[in-house]
Amino acid sequence: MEQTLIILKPDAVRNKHVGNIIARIEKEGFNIVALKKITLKDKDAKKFYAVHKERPFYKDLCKFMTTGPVVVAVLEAPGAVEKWRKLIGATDPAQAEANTIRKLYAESKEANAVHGSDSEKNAKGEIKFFFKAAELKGKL
Ligand code: 3AN
Repeated sequence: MEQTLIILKPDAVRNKHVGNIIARIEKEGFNIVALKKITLKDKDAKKFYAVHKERPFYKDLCKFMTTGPVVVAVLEAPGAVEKWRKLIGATDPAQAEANTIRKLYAESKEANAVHGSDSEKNAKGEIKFFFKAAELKGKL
């Protein structure tokens, strides 16, 4: 079984899409291994998105991610990383396929409702970034 790290971003929480997105996650067959609502500090957002630090949108993205609480979760399924990426759709909701999470719930390229790890290796690092080992031990 593979795991991936997902974030329901401040726009999704603010717009009260959390329930619908979690319902979709379960309907699509993922197991929710761990889940919590937190508010990122500026330094957390900067560290999490450090891979994008040379990109023009880095500063605004980090600021946006601290504008309200987020929900972070670890999902498990066969091929979880790709399965989630496919389900959320393209970065820009205008380009996302019908019925993907971003098409349904995202506001813009920046406020695009959800994050998903882009590889198994990055998923492992991102899971560690948000969750202690003890938080990942709950029985499914
Ligand atoms: P994805 O989340 O689809 O993997 P990445 O990894 O290219 O997209 O970008 C990380 C995050 O940066 C995106 N989720 C989005 O919030 C933001 N982002 C990406 N491209 C832009 C852009 N052109 N303008 C504003 N924000 C962007």
